[in-house]
Amino acid sequence: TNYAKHRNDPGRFFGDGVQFKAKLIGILEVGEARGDRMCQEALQDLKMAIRAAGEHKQRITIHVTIDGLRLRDEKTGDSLYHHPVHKISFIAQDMTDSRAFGYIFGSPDSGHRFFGIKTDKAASQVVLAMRDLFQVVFELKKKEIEMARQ
Ligand code: I3P
Repeated sequence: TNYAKHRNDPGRFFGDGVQFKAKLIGILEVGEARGDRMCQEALQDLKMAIRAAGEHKQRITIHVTIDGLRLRDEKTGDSLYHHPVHKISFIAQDMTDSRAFGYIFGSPDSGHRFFGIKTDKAASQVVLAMRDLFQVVFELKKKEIEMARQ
């Protein structure tokens, strides 16, 4: 279908990429590169911490691009974080909140950090865009390897 074609179109991830409005719930060091239960607990902990602090979450724009994820401050446009695809090891949707998700970024050397995010719309849209990006990057790598062999 056209939709399937669109999802695998690398073009949508070039330049500013696919953008989503969101808020940063918080960041937490975690012990593992993956794990649904660990991520769910991290999200709950981060939500509790920001509530206890009585602070507003920072408004951000998520850019899903061919270079990976970029988080920008919504107001200033300043780049806060850049996370290349190959160092994102896990994505988890919040089981209890359709507008929250998180992902783990890092490496065995640098350690793993969980980024908890609250989305303006359904978090599944961001998760889907990230999965599409991973697929597109995988296909591009495969093509590169095939080209090098010829
Ligand atoms: C706000 C309400 C919003 C929440 C916001 C809270 O509290 O819970 O749903 O935004 O978080 O301040 P209140 O109703 O007391 O004003 P999200 O749903 O996006 O989390 P924020 O202050 O961190 O933006």
